[in-house]
Amino acid sequence: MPPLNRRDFLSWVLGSLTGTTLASKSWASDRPAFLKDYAAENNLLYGAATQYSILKRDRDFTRRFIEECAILVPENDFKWEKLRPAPQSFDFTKTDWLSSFAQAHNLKLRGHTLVWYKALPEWFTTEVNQTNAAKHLVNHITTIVERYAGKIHSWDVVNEAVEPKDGRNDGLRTSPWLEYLGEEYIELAFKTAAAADPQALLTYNDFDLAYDTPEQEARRTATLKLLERLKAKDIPVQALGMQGHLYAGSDRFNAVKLQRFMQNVADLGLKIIVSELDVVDRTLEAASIFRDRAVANIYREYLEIVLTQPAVIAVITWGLSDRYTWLKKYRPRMDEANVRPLPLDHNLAPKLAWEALARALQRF
Ligand code: 9MR
Repeated sequence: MPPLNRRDFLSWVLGSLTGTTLASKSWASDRPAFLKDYAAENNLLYGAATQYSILKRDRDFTRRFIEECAILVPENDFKWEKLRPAPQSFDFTKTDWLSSFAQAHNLKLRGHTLVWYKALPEWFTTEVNQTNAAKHLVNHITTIVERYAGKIHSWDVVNEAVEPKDGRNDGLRTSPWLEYLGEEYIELAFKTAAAADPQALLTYNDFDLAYDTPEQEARRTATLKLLERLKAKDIPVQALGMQGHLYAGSDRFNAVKLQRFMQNVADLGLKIIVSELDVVDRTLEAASIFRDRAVANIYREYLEIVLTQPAVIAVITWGLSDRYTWLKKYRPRMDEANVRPLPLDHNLAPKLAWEALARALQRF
């Protein structure tokens, strides 16, 4: 079916199911067909995370991915445990394929992630220590970032380095990197990445920055302080990745606090990427129409707040279709129904969350 007909059909279905004008025909009929096009109208990038193993075997998904997305984030393939079979070796088979795939389909590529406390290979604990940690860090970053230099839109250089609950004054997460190298591991990582690829946008990426809870307020404060310290030392951090793993429940957004945080980040001269957006539907009642509406509302509420900030350059969902989502395994529903956290359903058709994204990406 050509895109316009599909959209009109979708609008009709959604309108009749929800009794709302969310996707009224007049809004939809002369609009673009895909999320990347809505985003582009407003100088934004829309994209999603996915994996080599999915793109290699699922042609229908791949076709929809290329239609909807302007940027691809390998969800796991760039992680240490995937790239580093042994202390002295790299296996670039999958990331090379992904890089060519992105180029062939005019997708920007986002690298995730160079330094994280998780997804480390088994050999890491026996091999890496205080004496050689800096050498390993520099070798890892230089080898990978040089290999893909010029082909990467942005690198998540450091991921999830903040954890106020760990109780340190600086709000940093206790991790092997911090233990061996102190806070300098973050500086070293950004400097090394900048030297290896001066073109990629170098990003600090973290989660739980969205809600109006004391824990997330503490994380916003600690993240901002970290970024301020890095900028004060001229460390080449250029963007903040706000992951955006949202959830249905009693926690709420506070537009004033969230916008103030983002403005403080922007005032440091940083861009902002909504880097891992999805909505956990675990606590919602079973019927998918209610779930889809609640999930779409959370997308809408969140994006209405964050997309008022001009420093935002991209919105990336952590997966595109409910067919493939980490939440299936990590946040399954008690009733064992399929989770529905993403813009497309299991059959690759747009859901209300897609509509919410389409509207929001135009910055209204
Ligand atoms: O979605 C990813 C899942 O498939 C992996 O098993 C897991 C561990 O590597 O990482 C998940 O992605 C995480 C991302 O890398 C960093 N932010 C949180 C994401 C969800 O846990």
